[in-house]
Amino acid sequence: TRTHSFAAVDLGASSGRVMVARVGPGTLDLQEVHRFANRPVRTGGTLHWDVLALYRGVLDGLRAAGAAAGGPLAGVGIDSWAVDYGLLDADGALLGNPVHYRDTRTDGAPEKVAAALPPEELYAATGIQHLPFNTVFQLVAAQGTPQLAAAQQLLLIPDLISYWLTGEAGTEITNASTTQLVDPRTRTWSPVVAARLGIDLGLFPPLRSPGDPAGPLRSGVLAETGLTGPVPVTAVGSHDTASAVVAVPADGGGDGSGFAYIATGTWSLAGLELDRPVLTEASRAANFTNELGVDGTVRYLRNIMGLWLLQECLRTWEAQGDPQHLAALLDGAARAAPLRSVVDAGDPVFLAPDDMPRRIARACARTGQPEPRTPVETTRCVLDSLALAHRAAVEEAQALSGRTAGTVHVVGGGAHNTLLCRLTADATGLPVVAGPAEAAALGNVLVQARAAGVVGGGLAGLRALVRATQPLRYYRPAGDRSAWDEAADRIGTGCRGRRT
Ligand code: ADP
Ligand code: LRH
Repeated sequence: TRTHSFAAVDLGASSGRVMVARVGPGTLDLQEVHRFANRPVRTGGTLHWDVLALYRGVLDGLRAAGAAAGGPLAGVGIDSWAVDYGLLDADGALLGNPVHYRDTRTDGAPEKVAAALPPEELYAATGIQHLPFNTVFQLVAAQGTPQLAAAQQLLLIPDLISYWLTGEAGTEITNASTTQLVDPRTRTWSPVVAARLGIDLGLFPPLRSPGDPAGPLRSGVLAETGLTGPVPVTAVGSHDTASAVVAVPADGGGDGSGFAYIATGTWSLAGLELDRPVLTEASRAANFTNELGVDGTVRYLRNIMGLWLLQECLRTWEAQGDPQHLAALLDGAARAAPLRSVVDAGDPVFLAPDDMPRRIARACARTGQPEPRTPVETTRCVLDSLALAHRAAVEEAQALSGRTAGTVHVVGGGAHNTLLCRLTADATGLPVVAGPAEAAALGNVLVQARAAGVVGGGLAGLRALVRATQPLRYYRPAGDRSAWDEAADRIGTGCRGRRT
């Protein structure tokens, strides 16, 4: 046959999934074979990822992938959320559950880091936006703990899963860039940052790039999943956002011209693809990041709170005995009064898990706007606020990089949200192309398939294959853009991520 079956393991903050894609020249056919909830667990006041439950989901998914492929699996790739890690002892055993980036242990760490390395210097060296949970802050917060003292190795989440599957350890570069310890010009560790902060770079196994081999599945894993070996694991853009950007169905090259993207799931990551980082002071002040992408690209973007705002509202209503259905809420929100109240979707006040509807209402009251009173009104407020933050990020990314975008691509789970896509088109004044929703999984398998020689080409070629094979939806901007200007004025910030 001309097609080969690749499995993508894609672990998101809200769910993990294993997908199988049949890939060949002109063919890209993705099938979800297993999806499982990702439910963090709090013990002793610390919020953890249940990483063994996730790993079990991966094994169950690989078994299902083997069955769905109906023949040998040509490869496996793993991507997941950024910044978090597990520590291993000298025998390679996991030292404790990885801590969730929404945990409060990093409170105070940015101040401690700033005392040793001013934010201006940290940004000039790494180009990474200030997010209080960046690995660098987590490591500084962990300094002096017995666990870190016992650690021989640090593995970022997708590298940890890969290690369990293969027995081989590496640090994939796109995700490594989110640690805020990498220099985006050299695409390797910044010795200066590590030395100034007392961080031991020897904890990290050697860097590897998307497309590099990551070792075959161990025999025990083959036995447990019923797969027939050998099955190679390939390093992909292991940061989920890096993989998602590979699968943006843009028409054109990887040179950054022409399109903006918004990867919308738990987070909205909104920006441009560039061929070199923007490390200016203006870029730092606007809290734009220069994460490393596949094929030498830079993901120049800003983190926006994303659909987390809605997920956390749904969780709160459910806990309060008032469960809501997403589809009904979105239906109601589409008919609700537009732009009645908006919040700054970059405000860290929304970061931790807690009563989200109340935090949103308070933010509205603080800025002299009506408080949303019903779940539908709250939903409308969230979606208007996200669209406003999307607009600010898309516009500022262009201004700061000197590039222009004529189209906005919305990928990730939020591409299913037709109201969010429509509002994003209206707010940005640009046409929106929505889909694919499973962009991270597609980018994951495309990088594997290219490494295996099944498909060829650069990013433009991979994107052309996505465009030709995946269903997309188109939204033309409508309405009066001055209404969005007026709403932005009410919250004053232009929806910047940075508030310090
Ligand atoms: P992550 O990878 O961060 O876990 P996803 O990219 O899977 O997140 O996006 C999950 C979000 O996508 C959900 O919280 C929900 O808001 C949105 N979503 C998914 N499916 C739909 C749908 N059918 N209609 C509207 N929104 C959806
Ligand atoms: C999205 C994501 C994002 C990071 C966040 C921690 O899943 O990887 O790019 O900033 O999680």
